Parts: sequence; structure tokens; C-alpha cells
Amino acid sequence: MFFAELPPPPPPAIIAPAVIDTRIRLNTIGFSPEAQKQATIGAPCEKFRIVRVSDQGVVFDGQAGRPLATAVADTNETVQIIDFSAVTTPGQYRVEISGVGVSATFTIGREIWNQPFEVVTRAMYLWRCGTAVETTFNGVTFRHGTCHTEDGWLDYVGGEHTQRKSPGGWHDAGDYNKYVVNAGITVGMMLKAWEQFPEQVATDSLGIPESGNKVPDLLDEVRFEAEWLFTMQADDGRVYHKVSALNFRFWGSPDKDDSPRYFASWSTVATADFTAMMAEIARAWRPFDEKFSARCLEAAKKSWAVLQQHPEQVDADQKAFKTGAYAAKDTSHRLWAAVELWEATGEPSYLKEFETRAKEFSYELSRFGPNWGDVQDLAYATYLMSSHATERDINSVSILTKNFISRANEIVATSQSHAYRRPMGGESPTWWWGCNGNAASQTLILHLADRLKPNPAYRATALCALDHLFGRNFDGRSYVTGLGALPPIHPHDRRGEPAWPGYLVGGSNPDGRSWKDELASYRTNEIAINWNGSLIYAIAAFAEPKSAK
Ligand code: 9MR
Ligand code: ZN
Repeated sequence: MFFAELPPPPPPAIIAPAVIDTRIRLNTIGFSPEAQKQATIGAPCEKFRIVRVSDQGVVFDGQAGRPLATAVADTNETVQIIDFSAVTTPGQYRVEISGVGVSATFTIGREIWNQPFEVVTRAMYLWRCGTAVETTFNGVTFRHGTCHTEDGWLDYVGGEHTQRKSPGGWHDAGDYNKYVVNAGITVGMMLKAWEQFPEQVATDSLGIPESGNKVPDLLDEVRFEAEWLFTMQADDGRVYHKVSALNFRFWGSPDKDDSPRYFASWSTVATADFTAMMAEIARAWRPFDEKFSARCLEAAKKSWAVLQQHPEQVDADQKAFKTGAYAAKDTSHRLWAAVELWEATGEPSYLKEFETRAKEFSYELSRFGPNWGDVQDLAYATYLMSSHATERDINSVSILTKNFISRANEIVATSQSHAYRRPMGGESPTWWWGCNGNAASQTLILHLADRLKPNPAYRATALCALDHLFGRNFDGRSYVTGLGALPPIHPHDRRGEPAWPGYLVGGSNPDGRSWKDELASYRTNEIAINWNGSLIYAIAAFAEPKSAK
């Protein structure tokens, strides 16, 4: 009959919220179906609803939790938590709160972390120096030509005005200098992602020059850095601390940067990091390229010999430079070098040195996850996950195991007592330059504890760290360029705008409400390889192999 001939009524128009209310603060990437799903609301509220984006259907009605005060040195406000873990059907949703507003759109589904993993890993490629790079993201092409072809000059290491070839490697951050010590934590975290989550990070189609070569792109990317690192090793095995301009003056595309760049003298901390990285890379690459792997291992041993000849700390002379110093106590770095050489070779002398040093170190973990100055957690992780497990001293294993579990429990408790569930808590000492990097790197402790003594709270808390970085924070914004809702658009990055995609910014400091999405805010809004390396690890844990259903 007539009415039956009518076409079905059009679906209700999708009303995109005119304005995302950033007082509704949640992980704007989303949640896997079984995950805990919460938001922190920075405005008084009672009831909330979860609305399906496709048809505006209300899928969940809920009641907000009681008001919670955050510390003055934290975000200094009263907030409430809402929980919608009960929503498990894949789809796109928003939170609506009457009297407050509408949240950003988020996804519930499988594989939500795969694309973020790819984007933050490809971002490492976009940092490559000495070569042209290019990518297209969301319809925008980002590129620069070959840069820094003169790296570097030997003036400050007794070479007069002569050059030593040091092409390649990643630019450090928003600046274009190259520092061995910051490479350490970065490569360390990337390789921990490889060692602990090999299937999740195995993609060979990231869109980097080596994609399709049958080697996971993550390892190709690490090799690009390794090829530069070789140039930082002097013939006698000492490792130059950095190749850098004298100051931070240059702004613009790296291929336009003609600031002269110089080697800084060697340091034991750079030499130890070099040793650790090379031994760890040798291990990762062994199944893919035996020759390259052997070259890495040989380089590692050569620098190890230097460390043996110099048990004392030797710092680089950086008087001429105003750029990043990355000066650190070398003890945790020597610990890391020893254990990586042991794991790569199985030779007992390295094990002995690691175990002696670990004891001297009182088996102490870092306070808030590895960072460029403190790499002992990386060392312990290699030791505890070793493939030569039977050689180890039972006592050291048991103390370290206990320490990881109790630190992980502390992190869980801190997260649970914080109104944003931020796993670093809210008191002032946890808001510093680069604290977002620690929020990411700290998940290493949680995932390691989970392997030593499985407990679902560890993974759940590692996800809380991602919640924080992708929008469950005072700003209600993602802290990663190009990803999630309202990401940084003015990062402190000399390449300029639009913001290059896939970079974690340093984070709010000196308290939880001081992040500024401003180019000039290098203390809160710079990008850096160590923070991205840590984020790669943090996301890798939740990526899902492509073939998984
Ligand atoms: O991440 C580094 C942070 O821990 C230090 O407090 C700060 C000051 O020394 O330097 C940060 O590292 C910067 C480096 O010195 C130069 N390149 C940019 C890095 C990120 O801001
Ligand atoms: Zn460059």
C-alpha cells in the first residue's frame, strides 16, 4: 500500500557538539570493551549519560561520585568521578552532563591503540637527521629536506676546525641537537616494547623507508639511531657526549639550519649508555641481520673496556655549550651496560659486575620510572626477564622481584587515591619538566610486576597513565600532537606548525594546572625523544596484533 512505498525516514541528524566541554576529562582515544571507563569532571554534577554518536541513543544513565578535592600543589580544585565501565558495546560515544556540557567523542572497541602506536612510532622517523623525511597525516603533508650535513666539528675536542662524520640519528626534541644520553632511555624503552610485546609491535608497514623489508619497523627505527651512535664512538672506545650547536638560537626547518655543530668531549655516562644500547640492539637484531648484530656487540665490548679502565665518573666538558647537558651520575648507566652485555653474551663476568653493582645500588628502583638520568629499572628488567635465568643469584632476584611488586603496588595505590587516577599522584614533586614522560615510562614497573606476579590492577593502572596523557587531566585535552581530542597545536618544536603528529609534550609543571599550549612554553610544551620512546612502550602494551580478532 501507499505508505509502504515511502522510503524509511532519514536517521536523526548527528548533532556534533558545538563545543567540547573540557571540564569532562577522559581518555579521548577511548577504551577497549572490557576496560574500566571513567572520567573526571571539573564541575559540580549529579547525573550523566553516555550517548551513542550514530543516533544520539542514550546507552547508559549514571550518577556522579562524591566531590573530591585535589591538592593545592596538584590541580587545586574539586572534581567528581563518573564511571561508565558498564558500557561495553563497540561504538563511538560522548558523555553528556546536564548543566555542564558534552565531552569529546571517544571510541569503545578493540584495536583502539594500534593507530596511536603507529603514529607515535612514525614520529621517531620524522625526527631523523641527515636525511629528508616526509609523511602525510590527516591530509596534511609534513616534510623537510636533508639537514645537518656538516655534523660535526671537532673544535672542542682538540681537533681544531676539522670534521668528523656524524650524520643520522634523531634530533633530540624541539631542538635539533643529538645527545647520546637521551638516546639511552629512548632506545631502552623502545627495545623493552620489542622484548615484552613483540607481537603487538611487529608491524612492518609504518610508512618509513624500511617498511616492507621483513624487519619490524620499530627495529629499523632503532637501527637508524644506532648508525649514528657508531659515529659517536671514538677509535679508543670512548663515546662523545653529544653533537650540538652552541646554543638554541636557530628556529625553522632543520634543512635551513646552518648553525655549526660540534662534538662535546666524552663522558662515562654516554659511554655506558652506548654500551648498553649496542648490546641490547645486538640482541634484538641477531635474528634479522647477524652481521649488523655482531658489529653492535663488538662496539659495545670496546666501550665496556673503557668503562673498566675508568671506574671513576668522567663528565663531558660542556662549557662552550648552552644546549642540553644531560649530565647524570653514571652508576645506573654502568649497571645497565653490564646487564645488557651479560644478556647478549651470557658471559659470567658481566653478570658478576651487574650483581655487585645492583647490591651497591641497594637494588633500588627509580622513584617514578626510568628517565634519561636514571636507567636502573631498564637494567633490572633485563635481569629479571633474562633468558639465562638459571645463572642468576637467587637472593638478588628475590629482592628485585619484591621491590618491583611493592613499587607497583604503591603506584596502584597512588592512582586509586588520586581524583584523576594519575599514577604519579598529585603532590608538587610529581609535576616537573617532562613528567608526562615519566607517567609513560612508569608503566614499565607495572608491566614488569604483572609478569612477576600477575594482578589485573597493574594493567588497569598502566591504562590510567594513558588516560591521563590522552585527556583525563586538568586541561581535558590530549597531550599528544595529532591524536585524541584537542591535542597540542603549538608545541615547542622548531619545525613549526601545523604541529607534526605523534609527539608527547613534556607536561604540566610546577603544578598540575600549568600546562600551556604555547610555542614559548618549553618547560611544559616541548617534545622529546625520551618521552616518545616511553610513550611507545606504554601504548605497545595495549596494541593488538593486526591478525587478532
Ligand atoms: O628533559 C630534560 C629535563 O629533565 C631537564 O630538566 C631539562 C633541563 O636540563 O632538559 C630537558 O631536556 C631538554 C634538553 O636539555 C634539550 N633538548 C630538549 C629537552 C626537552 O626539553
Ligand atoms: Zn638534522
